[in-house]
Amino acid sequence: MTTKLTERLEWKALEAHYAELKDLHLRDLFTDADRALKFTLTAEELRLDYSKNRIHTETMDLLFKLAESADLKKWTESMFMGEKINATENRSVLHVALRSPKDAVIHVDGENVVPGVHAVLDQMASFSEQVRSGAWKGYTGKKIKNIVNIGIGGSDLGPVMACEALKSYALRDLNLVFVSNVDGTHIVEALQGLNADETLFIVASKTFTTQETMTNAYSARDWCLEALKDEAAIAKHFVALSTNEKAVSDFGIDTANRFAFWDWVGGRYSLTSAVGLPLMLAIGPEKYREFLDGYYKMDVHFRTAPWAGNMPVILALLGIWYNNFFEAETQAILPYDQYMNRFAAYFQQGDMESNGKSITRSGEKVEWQTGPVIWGEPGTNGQHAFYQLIHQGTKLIPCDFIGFCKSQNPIGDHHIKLMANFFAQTEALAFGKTKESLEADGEPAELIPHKTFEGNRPTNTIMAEKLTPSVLGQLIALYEHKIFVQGIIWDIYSFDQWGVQLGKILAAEILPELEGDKVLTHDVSTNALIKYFRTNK
Ligand code: G6Q
Repeated sequence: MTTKLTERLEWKALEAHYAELKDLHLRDLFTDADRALKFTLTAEELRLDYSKNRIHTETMDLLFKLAESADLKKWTESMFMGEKINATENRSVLHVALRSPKDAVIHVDGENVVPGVHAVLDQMASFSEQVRSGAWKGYTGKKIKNIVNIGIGGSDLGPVMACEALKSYALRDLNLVFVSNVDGTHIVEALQGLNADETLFIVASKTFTTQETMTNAYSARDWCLEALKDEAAIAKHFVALSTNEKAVSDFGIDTANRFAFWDWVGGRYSLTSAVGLPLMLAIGPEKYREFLDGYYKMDVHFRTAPWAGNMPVILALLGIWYNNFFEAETQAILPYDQYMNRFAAYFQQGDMESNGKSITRSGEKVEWQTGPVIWGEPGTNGQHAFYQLIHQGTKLIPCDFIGFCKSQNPIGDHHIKLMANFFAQTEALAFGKTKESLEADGEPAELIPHKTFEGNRPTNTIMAEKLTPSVLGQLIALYEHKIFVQGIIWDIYSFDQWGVQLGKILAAEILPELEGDKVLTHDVSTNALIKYFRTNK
């Protein structure tokens, strides 16, 4: 058995190093003129400048040793080779197989899964072409104008984020709508103004049993039947993305229009499975392949690049440095691109559902911090909202800034203004504004404490020339692998989500109690709340 994380020599060395370095200011570190060069690396089309972190070269060396002590190389190979590293669910973790080229060979239980992956991609491509060209007709013979994706969590957040991020590559004739919440408001508002005979529903559910998705799917079915008045219409207006063939067929969907995926694809890692169908419909199969190829490039980089030049590994280790040594509790993701407005929300699930764990792989309570709270909004909006706390609050919040050299919408001087803010923020966060410089500016003495910026706030800057499908794929895979590395080092299982279960079970118990006057046997608070609801609903 490997030694407990915090008892390893590598951990102790980092603790000692932290004690020496914790008060050092980025202003001092930047007296080294080569610093930006030393701490910048490129991977495929992404460029990461991590020089504005509170690190020395020695810090990274110590962190690499920590990764080594956690057998990161071995675990990475195990994932790529299809071993069942999701042990609590006895499953392989093979989202990387979903973007691998046709000739790759990846075995699960003795079977090469790659041909199956490409068969579904071909099925998706042919379906997308039919819908995009208008060849796919609705029940009354009209072409499809609206696509309504019904799914939740991993079957919603990815397509929402990616369809938004790649909107400038999308066929604008298709109106994409997403429904996730079981709150009836979501579907009612989403269907406002749509005609059933021009609307196609995608029911995206790995299990095809999720309460929210099935409730919305049945309401969509009723809405469709009310307008089209024939059960036969369902086959023309509903398709399914699911592993559960029987449930799909019981719903009335033609199983020829089921797009399969597999139990070795975790929900929050399923965007490159059939769950990506809304995106393929939007941008077309060719651009979708570019998107997958972007992921694949980052997969290869992660698997093969030495750690000193490995972008996911470096981001993961920097995260551990702040989370476990500086005791930072959160991590912000701040894309300076309006199209990326759901990127932080997507990785809120990706990261927090993966690494929000407190039991080690051998079943003991962890004695160290695991996954941080992930949050963020696009710049510059965030600057006028919560950045104040990042600059002058009492909490240390490491931030990832993501920006692009070229705009998708180069009108006027918008883009240079956006990017001026992008560069200004990381500079201000790192170097702040000193009392001395405020005095030199003639600031009134009583305002100087309020206007002083300590600086020393760490940031990563991730840039690419342009937000293309491939670049988006690279960025997503970068964060996926970062999460993986952190989970391995924290000695937790990143690919299960038992924490989501308890609430679901209790909700199922409470549901029948909300109607009628059944005796309630919950705690006194829950009993009283349910009674209040029953009386006033
Ligand atoms: C993700 C989770 C979760 C899941 C949803 C939807 O990793 O497992 O967010 O994606 O609960 O599940 P279904 O796709 O089965 O409806």
